[in-house]
Order: sequence, then C-alpha cells, then structure tokens
Amino acid sequence: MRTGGRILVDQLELNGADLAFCVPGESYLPVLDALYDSPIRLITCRHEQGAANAAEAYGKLTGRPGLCLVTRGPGATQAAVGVHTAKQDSSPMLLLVGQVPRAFRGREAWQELDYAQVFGGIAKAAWEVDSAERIPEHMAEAYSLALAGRPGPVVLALPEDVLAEEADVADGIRVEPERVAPSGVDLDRLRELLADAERPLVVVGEGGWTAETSRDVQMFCEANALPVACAFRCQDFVDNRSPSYVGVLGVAMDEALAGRLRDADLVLAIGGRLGEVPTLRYTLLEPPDPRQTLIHVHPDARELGRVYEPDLAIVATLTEFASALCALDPVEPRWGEWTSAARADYEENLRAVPMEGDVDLGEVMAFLRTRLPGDAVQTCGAGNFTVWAHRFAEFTQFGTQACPRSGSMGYGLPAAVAAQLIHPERIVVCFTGDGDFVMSSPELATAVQYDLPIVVLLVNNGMYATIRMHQERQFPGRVVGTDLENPDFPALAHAYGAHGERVERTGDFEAAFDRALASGRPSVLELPVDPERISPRVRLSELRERA
Ligand SMILES: Cc1ncc(C[n+]2csc(CCOP(=O)(O)OP(=O)(O)O)c2C)c(N)n1
Ligand SMILES: [Mg+2]
Repeated sequence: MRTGGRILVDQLELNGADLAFCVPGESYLPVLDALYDSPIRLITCRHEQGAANAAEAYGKLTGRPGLCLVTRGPGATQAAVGVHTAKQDSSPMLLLVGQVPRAFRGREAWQELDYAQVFGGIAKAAWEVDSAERIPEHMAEAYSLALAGRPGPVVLALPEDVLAEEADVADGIRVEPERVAPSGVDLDRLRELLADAERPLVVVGEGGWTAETSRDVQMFCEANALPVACAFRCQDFVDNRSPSYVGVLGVAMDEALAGRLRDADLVLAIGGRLGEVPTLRYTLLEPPDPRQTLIHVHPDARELGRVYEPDLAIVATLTEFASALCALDPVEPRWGEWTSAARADYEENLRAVPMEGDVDLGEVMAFLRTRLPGDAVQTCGAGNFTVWAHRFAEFTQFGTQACPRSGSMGYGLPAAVAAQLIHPERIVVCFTGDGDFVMSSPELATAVQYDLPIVVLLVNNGMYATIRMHQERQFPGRVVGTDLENPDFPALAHAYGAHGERVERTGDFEAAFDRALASGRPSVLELPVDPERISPRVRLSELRERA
C-alpha cells in the first residue's frame, strides 16, 4: 500500500525525473513527504512564476518534461505564465497542482479552481486525478501528452485526499514519445521540389529538436549548399559557424535576412509553426497560400495546414526526419551564390555600430563571443536588451539557448537557475533588463540558496525601453508608463548574498566578468547604458525626429 503522494512521486522517478521546482503548499503535503526520501532534487523557488519558468526551461533544455509543483488557486494562477510559455514554445512540462478534497468540489471551496477550465486554453491538456489507484494511469497519460507530437504543458490537479489515501496499485512505465519517420514518397517529392528551386531557404524551429537533429540538418544543408535560418530563439539549433547558417528570424530582424525569406522560391520549414515573429507579422510568408513553395515538416499533423497550406506537408518526428534527409542524394545546387551572399550578410550583421555612452553592448557581446565556451548556456527574458544578446551571440551547440519564444519578461533568471542545476559545470549567463530583472529578482535568493554561480548581465537603461520605443513611434514625446526608478542593483545583489558590481565602462567588463566567475557565487553585473541607444539600430532622438 502506498499513499497517492508516494505513487505520484514513484511515477516521476520511473520517468527519469531528477529535478522538480516548487513553491510548497499544504494542499500537496503527501507529495512533498514522498520527495523527502526520493532521489529527485526538489528546488524551492520564491514565486510560482519562477518555479514554472524554471520547469519550462528544464523541458526546453532536456527534452523531458520539466516539473513544477504548486498549491491551488493562487499558486496555480501565478504559475500560469510558465505554462503559457511552454505552450507557445512547444516545451514539455508538467504542472502538478494541489486541489481541494473531492468532497468539497464545486462549492468554490477555499482556493478551489476548475483547472480544466482555467488552463484549458493555455495547456495542452488539464484535468483532475480522481483516485490514488489511477495515478499511474493518469501520469502515463500526462507524460505521453506532454511529449507527443508538438511537446507542451500538461496540468494535473491533485485533490488533497487523493494524495493522502492509500492504494495497492502497480507502477506505470517510462513513457517514450512515438517516433514517426517520413515516408519515402514524401522524401522523393521533397527532393524533386528542391531540384526545381533556385532560391531555397531552410527554416528550423521548435517541436522536439535534439542534438542529433542539429547535426543531421547541418550535414544536409552543407551537402546541398542550402542556407538555413533559425526561428526566433532557436539559435542553438544549428552551429552558427556553419557556412550554411544565415541568421535568426527574430525580433528586430536583419532586413537582408527578411528579404531572403520574402524572396525565396522554396521554404523548407523543419519544425516550428512559422509564427508571427519569424514571418515578420505574417508578411514574409503570407497565409494561407504563400508565394513560396512551402514544405512544412512537423511532428503534429494539426500544425500542418493550420496557418499556411504547404505544398508538401510531412508529419514526422524531427530527429527521424533529419536523419532521413542525410540519406538523400545531394541535389546539384543552383543556389551557391544565393547561400554565400546570405552567409556574408549574416557575418556583416554580427558587426556592431559603435554605441553612445560609456558601456557599449555590441563590444560586450563581441567579447563574450570569444570568451564563452561553446557549451555555455544563455538565457533571457524580454526587452530591447535581447536584441543585442541575440544578434551578436554565436551558438555552436544545441541546448545552449533557453529564452522564451513567448516573449515573456521575468523568464531569464529562473531559466538560468534551471540551466545551472542541469549543468553544474557550465557557465550560465542570464541577459536581463532593469524591468525584466525586477519581475523575477526574488529567484536570486534561490540561486544563492542552491549555490548556483550564474552570471546575470543586467542592462539598465532606466525604462521599459521596448515599450518606450513603440510609444515614441506612435505617440512621440508623450512618455507615460514606461519610465523606471530602479533599486541600487549591486546593493540588491549583495543583500541577497550574491556578488554584484556596476560596470561603468566597456573596458572594465572583461575584468568584472572574470571576477564574477571567480566569485563562485551568483553574480549580477549591472551595465548602465545610454537611453539614447534604445536598440542596436535605433536612437531615441531619431525616433522623435522621424515622427
Ligand atoms: C510578462 C510581460 N509583461 C509585459 C511585457 C511587455 N514588455 C515587453 S518588453 C518590456 C520592457 C522590458 O524592459 P527592460 O527589461 O527594462 O528591457 P528594455 O526594453 O528596457 O531593454 C515590456 C514591458 C512582456 N513581454 N511580458
Ligand atoms: Mg530597460
């Protein structure tokens, strides 16, 4: 006989879980108690937003569901932001929520929510477990759904009496997602379409990417001299040093790359949803029937034809598809110049225009490109600082970028906590802004508590610059709601027990970065920047003049 809490934790263990993120609640004490003597490491966060974002990042970096445990009502709603990111980003995740006892259900008991209804729109699935006996069955289904097709978040509500009751039931099994290979007919057609192309572009995106997928897609692109671009925040999907790599279809997209997607005559999308960001608000590729010949490969049939009608839709697991691609006879490329021009534009775009002010983010990024080892993990939240962090970074291996494709602020710090727990031996750098950081700064306490020497690079421009930029474009000079009066960030870091410094000049960054690493503690390096340089290509004063 085992309690429901124990049965649940046993299912997590047999599915290979090694980390779980929580804010505790009395609604799921039997689960906590079972974790007391489990090999799963329980990380206590300071806000459910942090716990959920950390779990999301775990799913993104490992491909196995990230685990987040929270209490009912307020705990679950605070965790919602991480569930939303897992959905938008296609990351596997399980949110386990305490629930009122079965006998109180439907009375709007204390902190009671109908989870199927609340999370119905943002999770892949959400339901309530009805008895301890059926926990193995429910958990197998939850793992299977989180991993199948397009990975995503699953929410399970656990009534407290279900967790406390005892049952005599056998364990489930470790869930492995179905692997689906592309058909020979589809591959033949793909090769034919490619042979007819003159300006092809491969676009890689989320949906079950792995290191093998990276290797195989790169091999295929290089063998066929094909240019390959990454969707927003999928920059670690292809080695950026490859002659085939041509850049990222992200926010503040390079115009030359945007032009290449617009002018391509064939787009081979491997994973991804060709969403609003990589298509520049659906303009580079126009729904429903784009000018470009579209081959869309996705593990989930429901994503194919949802926004764009592909000329060839291939349902396949990305790893199987990529390995099949490698086995295709290369096509004699007619697009050699098109690819090398795109590559040259990418390299040109890596060069930063000097910035006003004493701290130049372009130079900081140029230093990090040479200083960070290939396995260093980079995280971020949302803000204009990410435009520098993305444009001037170079990724060489899969699983090194944990950034929210959902564009959610507050993600970077908890994601760095997760990354450093998964990879204790690696350097983990969190890029954040003055607005972004404060949204999840309590997780600095988590980093201190678990001895995680993450390095936080905090770009301080005294405002929510992204919104200010849009505001100045549409309502010039009418600044409202976007100014920030900030805490003393190094002092705040010290108060948490972290290392903290303000880096006043570009030339001081290198030594400060080394001191941060040498401190062996979580570090916050504040980079005060001139608000005039609101984005790598945009000056605040020019925005006003133009308006
Ligand atoms: C959770 C959340 N709330 C609000 C926004 C809207 N938003 C996007 S960027 C941004 C400003 C970020 O400010 P900061 O971190 O200082 O970065 P900056 O743009 O100044 O570089 C805001 C408010 C968002 N993306 N996510
Ligand atoms: Mg800011």
